Amino acid sequence: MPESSTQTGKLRLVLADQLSRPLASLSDIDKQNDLILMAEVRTEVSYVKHHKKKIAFLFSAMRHFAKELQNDGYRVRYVSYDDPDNAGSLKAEVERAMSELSFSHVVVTFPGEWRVLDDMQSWQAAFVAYNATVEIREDDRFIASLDEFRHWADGKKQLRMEYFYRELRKKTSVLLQDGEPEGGRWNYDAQNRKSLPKGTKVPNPTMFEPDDITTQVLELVGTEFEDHFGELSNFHYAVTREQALQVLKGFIQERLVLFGDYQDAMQQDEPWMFHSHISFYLNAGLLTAHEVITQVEHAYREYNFPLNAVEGFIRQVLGWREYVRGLYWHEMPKYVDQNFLNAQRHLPDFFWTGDTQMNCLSQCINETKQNAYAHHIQRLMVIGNFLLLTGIEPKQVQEWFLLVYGDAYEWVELPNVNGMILFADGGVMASKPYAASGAYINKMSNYCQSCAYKVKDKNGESACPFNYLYWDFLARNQDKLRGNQRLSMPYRTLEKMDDAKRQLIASDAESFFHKLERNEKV
Ligand code: FAD
Ligand code: DLZ
Ligand code: SF4
Repeated sequence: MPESSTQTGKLRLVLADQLSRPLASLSDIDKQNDLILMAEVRTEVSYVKHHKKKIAFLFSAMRHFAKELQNDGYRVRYVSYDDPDNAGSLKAEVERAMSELSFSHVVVTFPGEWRVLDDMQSWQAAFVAYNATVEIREDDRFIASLDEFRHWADGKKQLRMEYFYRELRKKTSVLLQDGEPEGGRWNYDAQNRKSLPKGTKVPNPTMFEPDDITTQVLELVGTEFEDHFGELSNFHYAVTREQALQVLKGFIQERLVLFGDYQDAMQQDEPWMFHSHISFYLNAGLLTAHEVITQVEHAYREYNFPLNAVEGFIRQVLGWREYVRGLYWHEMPKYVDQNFLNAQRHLPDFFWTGDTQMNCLSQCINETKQNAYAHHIQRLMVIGNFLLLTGIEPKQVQEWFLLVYGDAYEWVELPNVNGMILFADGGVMASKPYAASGAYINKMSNYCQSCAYKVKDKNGESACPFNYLYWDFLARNQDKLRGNQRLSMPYRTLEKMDDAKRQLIASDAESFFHKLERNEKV
């Protein structure tokens, strides 16, 4: 990808998750004099060993984005992973461009990870030899600015998503009628907890054949990242904005109507369910939250889509997504080190292989391996629930979630891991740990029907491990959790159990933990 040899304008760095037009760092670009820099770099690909499909998706989307910019007459310096001159990091690539092309002004949009921001904030001093100015602009692709979140959070003891979401509904007038929530309620979650009736047909996801650019990237990833987690076969993701818009359209036409009803449902061999599958594209910048919300609200107003589906979906994008981003930047850097429950156990090996007899976990991990995707309730109530109940160390859980999912960047992964699944933040995000026994998984899925364990058995070799691990978790952590009002019911039940029952739970849990430690199949 050619560029001319003398430059006097600004160097505009675009990261892999900033594939948006408009983007703050491109807003005032001078086509003649400025140069856009994009780089596939070793440090970003390997600081955790990302899923092969995540790397393939990002590299292909980056290459397509660069090509579109060039076709529109922008000057782009695109550094491919296998370029012999590739300097290996974002900082080193910026410096190389500055030194080779005499730039002194660098413009970049606020990144999605504290680690990257910390690095960028050191660049201006590091590039003193170039008399450099490094300008980091606010990322205005989010609906709430970080200042707005800070302002809302200031002085609050608890930062509950529900209230932030209501503020954003009012700010944007989304699903409002004369200032009141559409239908009279802010929340329709109570209608959104159905399991999938037998025989319900789940539509196929929108898929794309790899084009030449994607094919080249797949070859590169297959060779360079062979030892990374995940399968590369059957890559079918969108890699351009146009394709991402088709995924959104497909969701609204085929799945939105049942999104609410089956939002929490899981089904054997159905990885996609009635979810939207747009997180890869939203987070990389191919879609904006604003347009997604507008299109879904339009479906409600013009075509009478059910309110529980529309509100349920908008709550995810306008509520959860904006909230976790605000929370991340509000709580960092201390958030990453929190471990309220003092969880110390190692992540079991089967998280890398999917080789377990626990069918729900095997399904969710194997689908993650195949697709770099699992839907929310699989991440929360199967995988997350297991990691919470078994007390796996938060740092290891963070690494796993950051590398296995194609939509994972620390701003969104970390609050979901430390706040939502592990309760490692002690309740900043969630009012209680999302702990559940096998009964919940059995209610929301048909996984238990094909499992080696029996969900109805509470103790013993054949019992579903979630059953005794749930009570053992509550017993083990009672010093920290007994005072939580929302856990008073289960604690009362625990207290009513006789000693023999409690010992049975403790010994079943202990032998399960021994198996994990000895790396025996569970
Ligand atoms: P849908 O169910 O169709 O939801 C629509 C959109 O809402 C999603 O695309 C996403 O942008 C947003 N959304 C929904 N839930 C959340 C949430 N809890 N936090 C932030 N946004 C949300 N999502 C990520 O984008 N990246 C992650 O790294 C990530 N890690 C997670 C880790 C754990 C432990 C858990 C429990 C959840 C995580 N999520 C993450 C949230 C959620 O699971 C995914 O956003 C969702 O599964 C993506 O699939 P979808 O696009 O089909 O979502
Ligand atoms: C996740 C990722 C990967 C795999 N590769 C790159 C890359 O080669 N170049 C790049 O600019 N960004 C990459 N990223 C995203 C970054 O690691 C980081 O998460 C975001 O840029 C933060 O905004
Ligand atoms: Fe999962 Fe337990 Fe059901 Fe097996 S029986 S699928 S381990 S919940």
